[in-house]
Amino acid sequence: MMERSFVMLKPDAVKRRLAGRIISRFEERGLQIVAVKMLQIPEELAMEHYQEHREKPFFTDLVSYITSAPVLAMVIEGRDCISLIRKMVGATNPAEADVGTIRGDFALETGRNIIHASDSPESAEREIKLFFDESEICTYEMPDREMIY
Ligand code: RTP
Ligand code: MG
Repeated sequence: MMERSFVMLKPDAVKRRLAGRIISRFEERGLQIVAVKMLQIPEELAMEHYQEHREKPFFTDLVSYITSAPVLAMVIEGRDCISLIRKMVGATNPAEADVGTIRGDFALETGRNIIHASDSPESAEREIKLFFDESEICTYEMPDREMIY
C-alpha cells in the first residue's frame, strides 16, 4: 500500500551538513520526496509533536534539542514506507543502531540521533498535519516507478 511518512532531519543533522547524504539514501532506495521545508520549530509545536513523551524525564532536553536550530521537515511517499523508513533510520540509541542504518552510520548518542521518522500510520498522519498543509504536499509522476516496483 502507498504510504506517506513524516521524516525530520534534526538540528544536529542540519548543522553537521549531513542533510544531502541522508536525503540521498531515501532517493536511492526509490522513495519519493513529496514535501520539504526548513524551519526552526517553535516550542509549542515541539511539545505537540513529542506529546507522547511529555511525562518522560528526558522531555525537557528533547524539546530544547529539537528547537535549538533549524530542522528539515519532509513528507516521503512509497509502498509500505513507514516501517521501511524506520528500518533505514535504525534504533533510537545510535550506539545500538545497526551499521548501515542512518543513526548507525552518522550518530553516537540518543540525545543527538539526527533524524525522526513516524512510527505508525496513525503517527504519520498526525505528524504530517502538524507540519504541512495539504497544499504543500506535491504529487508528481516518478518516471522510474515501474522499475522500482
Ligand atoms: P523519534 O521519535 O525522534 O523518531 O525517535 P524514536 O521514535 O526512535 O524514539 P522515541 O522513543 O520516540 O523518543 C523520541 C526521542 O527522544 C529522545 N530520547 N531520549 N534519554 C533517553 O532515554 C531518551 N529516550 C528517547 C531521542 O532523541 C528520541 O529520538
Ligand atoms: Mg518516536
